[in-house]
Amino acid sequence: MFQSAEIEARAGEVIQWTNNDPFAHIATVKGGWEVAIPPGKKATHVATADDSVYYYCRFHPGMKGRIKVAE
Ligand SMILES: [Cu+2]
Repeated sequence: MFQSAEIEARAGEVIQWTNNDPFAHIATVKGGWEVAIPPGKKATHVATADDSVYYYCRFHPGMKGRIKVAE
């Protein structure tokens, strides 16, 4: 699962995921960006103003997360 499942960010802030699993995850926004998070690695995405999104893992669709961009 993504922890925290829901985060708040400001545009320009760096969102970082850390993959503590022995297999890959891909944070995916439908119709938008995706971030590959290899096993044991960190991956980042710079929040933009339109990044109030729900995302999921392409490999494990039950893994869901949400980003809310603060005003
Ligand atoms: Cu996954």
